[in-house]
Amino acid sequence: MSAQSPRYISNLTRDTYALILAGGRGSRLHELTDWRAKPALYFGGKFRIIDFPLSNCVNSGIRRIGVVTQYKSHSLIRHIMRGWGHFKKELGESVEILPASQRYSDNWYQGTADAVFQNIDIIRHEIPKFVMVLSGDHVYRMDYGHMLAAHEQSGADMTVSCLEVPLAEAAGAFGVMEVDENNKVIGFEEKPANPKPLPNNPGMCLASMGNYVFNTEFLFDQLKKDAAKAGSERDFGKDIIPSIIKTHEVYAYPFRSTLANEQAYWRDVGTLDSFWLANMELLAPLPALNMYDQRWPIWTYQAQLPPAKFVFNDDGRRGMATDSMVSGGCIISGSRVNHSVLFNNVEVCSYSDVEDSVILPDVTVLRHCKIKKAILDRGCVIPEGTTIGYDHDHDRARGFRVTDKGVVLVTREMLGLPVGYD
Ligand code: ADQ
Ligand code: ADP
Repeated sequence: MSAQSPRYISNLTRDTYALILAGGRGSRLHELTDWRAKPALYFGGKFRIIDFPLSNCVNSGIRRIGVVTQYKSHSLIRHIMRGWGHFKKELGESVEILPASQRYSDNWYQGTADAVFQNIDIIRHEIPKFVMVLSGDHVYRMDYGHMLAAHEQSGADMTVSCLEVPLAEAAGAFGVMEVDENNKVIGFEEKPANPKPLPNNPGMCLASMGNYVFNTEFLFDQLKKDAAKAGSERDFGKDIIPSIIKTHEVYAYPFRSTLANEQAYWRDVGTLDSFWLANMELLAPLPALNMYDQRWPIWTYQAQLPPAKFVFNDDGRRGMATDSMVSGGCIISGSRVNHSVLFNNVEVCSYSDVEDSVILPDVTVLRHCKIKKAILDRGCVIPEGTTIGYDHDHDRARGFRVTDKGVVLVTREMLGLPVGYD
């Protein structure tokens, strides 16, 4: 079908199976990912990180999706089953959860390539023309259809989405590539200490976003070859990409916004500071990620909850939230919340003051608390009269985690509350 046909992109997305990799360890988020995988982490008032790549798939027209899980997957699996379980196989839609199940070997998933290799038969069953391998770790808005079209039109075997990133930020963190004038990848290094600068922009380099399009049979051939190779770490960035750029057609796809008047948005919320900041950024009047834009809705599990409520207490003190996002089931009573993100079912009791904070679901802040620049994990009960974020030595002395940038993380365990939730 020609690129001019109105159904060109929808035919490509229909012929695609997306595999979201959601099994890695997210160690730089410390206690926030002690019990949940990074893709299950809460973000933006009512979502989880995995909702963003999943919504990107649905909004792009890709309706056959596998989510590969491994470490600490309980919270993630529960969320996907509750929130994404309504797809109808009869309509050609499916979201499958693919935990490591040792069908091919005695091993769990080793690298990212092995996580795909161990699911080859499941993907083959779908007979897609293209396989998209997507990272489940990032918050971003991306139309995969445009990447598929670029892939098809270039005649590539594999296409890697990329962004321009400052050298210092990319060093040791991203796969960095070199491309020719047609965006063909001619060099690739996985997490180099000294990334190669862009010829026309020496402070920046071209970083891989960890999102790939493959022609299906090409992918399977490469995975099988890699599996037979001694010493391979079975990873796309470390093994597969460097081994094919000289012999095959690998192209870079420069990530961009495809929505008029919306900027390109991609965040790696891999540290407590970046997690806190990315949530705070959403409070701007016109944030880079506008979740209220109905052209690109973010889907998630919708808990059955009453509306947020703001009430006077017995003394006639007003309960209010300004410059904030407040989710369903919250009650702000006789207290003040400013510039904060409150997830479902948060209760802030009288005479308390919450500022610049991210409060995950089911948290109760009892009376007379003062909280600033904090992340409160799910299910925390903050005892009456607690002050958090005003004296960092005192915060550390109580076992809270204080980051270099002064964000304070408090979890149930740090408060001595019983293990687990409910
Ligand atoms: P990293 O993000 O460091 O680099 P990695 O830790 O391999 O790569 O994670 C990629 C994705 O796969 C994540 O979503 C993670 O959850 C998942 N994952 C990791 N190991 C897994 C396993 N064993 N089983 C299932 N899922 C697993 C990659 C690329 C870089 C690129 C960055 C962009 O290798 O080249 O620059 O992504 O963030
Ligand atoms: P989420 O908010 O991510 O859905 P939960 O707070 O419900 O997660 O916890 C996810 C899983 O981890 C649950 O099975 C829960 O019981 C378990 N869990 C959470 N915290 C702890 C802990 N401190 N020790 C042991 N298990 C825990």
